[in-house]
Amino acid sequence: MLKYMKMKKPVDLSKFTPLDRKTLYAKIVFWVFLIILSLEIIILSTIYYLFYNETTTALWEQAAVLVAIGCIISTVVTIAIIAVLHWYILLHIDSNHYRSEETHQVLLDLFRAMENDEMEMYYQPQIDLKTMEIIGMEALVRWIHPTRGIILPADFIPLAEQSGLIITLGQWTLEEACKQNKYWIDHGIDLKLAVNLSPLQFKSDIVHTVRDVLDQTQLPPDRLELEITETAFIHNIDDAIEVMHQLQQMGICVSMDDFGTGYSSLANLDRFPIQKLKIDKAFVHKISPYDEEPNLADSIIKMGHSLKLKILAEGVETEYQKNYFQALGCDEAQGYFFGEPMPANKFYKFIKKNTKQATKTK
Ligand SMILES: [Ca+2]
Repeated sequence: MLKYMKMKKPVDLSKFTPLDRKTLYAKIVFWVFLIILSLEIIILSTIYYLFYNETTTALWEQAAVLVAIGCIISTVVTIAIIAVLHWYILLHIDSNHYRSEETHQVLLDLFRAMENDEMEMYYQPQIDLKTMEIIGMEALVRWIHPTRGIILPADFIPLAEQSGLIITLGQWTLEEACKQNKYWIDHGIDLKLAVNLSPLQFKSDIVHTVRDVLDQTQLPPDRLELEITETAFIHNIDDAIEVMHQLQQMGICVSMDDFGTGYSSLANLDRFPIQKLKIDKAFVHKISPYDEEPNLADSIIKMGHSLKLKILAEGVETEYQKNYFQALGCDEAQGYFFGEPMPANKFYKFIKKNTKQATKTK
């Protein structure tokens, strides 16, 4: 079951939902325009009265004409400004408002989803490219929305990160996946489990959290791999390295996720106490028989091997890509060519069915 820690809701959605902002802005513009126009009519009427009053002097008459001209010009300018403002409000402010309203609605849905146990762990197989055996899996969270169906992490994880909800979600993910892997190990399926850590989790007390989860689930530490992205290093590289050392001392493998698209330079890589590089799928997808441009994946594999790191290619979808990485000496691969992310029961059947078949295809 999902362990949901109550968190302070960042926004009061009742302030946003029912109001039709488009109508409100249109009304404000209309009333401002009406007030300005009324004031100018009063001024013009006063001038008209003074102008035709025989007691007025020539000086007063000249002043009245100037004020009248000023009023007419200012009326024209006011109409122009209000027209431009109205156009701007309708085009920009309103659409931003609706975007923000939608974001807050998704955030509220996300809180409800966690309370209602709508999150589910999926598992994607990882293959040893030399033996073609399934050697591990990556745990990937899915939101099973009651009306919208399966929602992928890319559509809600960024929001969970912005709101801080990722700490709770990440902890649940880790617990659930470790519990599941321990169950499988006890039932004869001995695979390594890779779990994603968000940069925010990495900055929290992740060593303590991981130790607690391993204690609770009794999963052997060497059966757990934690995937971090290069963004975890942006703010304080020394602290991040220290945390990684502590995780490794516990016997956990640390891998660099989505490598090649982030911030760290290749020159810095030898400072990071990691054991595996996961080549970002952006490089892998470009590999096809029709693309003759040199691919950075080749350099990453050579450089990674020179640092004694294991290399995994993410997002392998075709036989050509699988052969390509085998030929380059890449160690492991993951992607739809081998198996899609699937719920625990389906993954269990997949492993039972494919362990021998996978070996035969090498
Ligand atoms: Ca990952």
